[in-house]
Amino acid sequence: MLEEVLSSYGINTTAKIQPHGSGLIHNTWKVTDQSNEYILQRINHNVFKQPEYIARNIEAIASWLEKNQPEYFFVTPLETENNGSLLHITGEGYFRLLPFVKDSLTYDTAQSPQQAFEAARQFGLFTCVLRDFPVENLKITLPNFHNLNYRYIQFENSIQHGNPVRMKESEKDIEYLLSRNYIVSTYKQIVSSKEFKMRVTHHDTKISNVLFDKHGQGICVIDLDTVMPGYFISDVGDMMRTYLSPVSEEEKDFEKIQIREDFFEAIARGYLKEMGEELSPTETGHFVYSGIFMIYMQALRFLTDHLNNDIYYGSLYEGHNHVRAKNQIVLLEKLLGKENELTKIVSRISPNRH
Ligand code: GN1
Ligand code: MG
Repeated sequence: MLEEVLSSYGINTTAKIQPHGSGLIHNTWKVTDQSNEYILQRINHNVFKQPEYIARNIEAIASWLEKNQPEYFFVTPLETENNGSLLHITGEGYFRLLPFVKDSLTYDTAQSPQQAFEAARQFGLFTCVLRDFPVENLKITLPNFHNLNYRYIQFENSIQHGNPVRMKESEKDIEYLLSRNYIVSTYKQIVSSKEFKMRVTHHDTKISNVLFDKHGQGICVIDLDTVMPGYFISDVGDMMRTYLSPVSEEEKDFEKIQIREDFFEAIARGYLKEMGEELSPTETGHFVYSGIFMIYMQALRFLTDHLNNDIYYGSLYEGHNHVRAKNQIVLLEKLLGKENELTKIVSRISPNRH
């Protein structure tokens, strides 16, 4: 099946195909033929109901960059041989093929503050070079993706109609998330505030979405499916969610969850290096809130999925999404415990003090 997909790009059926990466949503393979390396992906059509929107956004951004920021390094999918499309559509799904950036490296976890700095700088740079791109032209590839109000309502529905056994077992976590709903109120204020700008936002800033060179310098960001209009809190928040702790959302030993202040400072320095002048003082004043927002939303999403019998994220063992939700709750509590210290770090380094 994959061989047929590759042949539509003119790639020999003898190419080596290996599973690649650790994303939860798409299937990804690395393809190696005699002379080149590629990344092949099958887009999860249940999640992205209109995969052609992803291709349209990437095309729009690529052509804008070519005109306005030609020196910015941007990886675009390859075109199919017969109709020059960025997507290959078969009965088996929607596929795309990307060139594998030569000598690039990716990491599954942030291993040093320097790495976190580089990644944050790359995500900041991405939004910054696109600051004059007409953001309203982007298609919404995933409606309500980081709409916390919507995620909260989905959570409320799951505690009305979800699996009753799981609901009983998760009582404590449900109560906890309900008790923190002031995080949703702050989000609603953000949405209605003129001080928060809609920008070209990546929406999936985990470190594995940054390519590094062998000297540890960031090369570019990848995985542009969720590039949509959004607020900076999504990108900064997901970096905090995924770089601050030495262990990921998969960790079952919650004692290992920690907030590493040096990694926080690195994220703030890296992101603000590019975006410091772009953010309004009110936005900068919500830098730490970003992490609270994203971790809370992820906890809601995991627990909602657990109560809905794992229909979205799937699960590899009984209670998997419950463990992930509890992990994120612990991370949130630890972050809330350090809110003041982290806020001081931002004021110390921000060019536009609150
Ligand atoms: C999903 O597939 P992946 O790992 O890139 C999810 C993110 C979550 C993440 C949690 C489209 O991303 O929002 O933060 O899992 N992406 C989508 O691991 O739902
Ligand atoms: Mg992704």
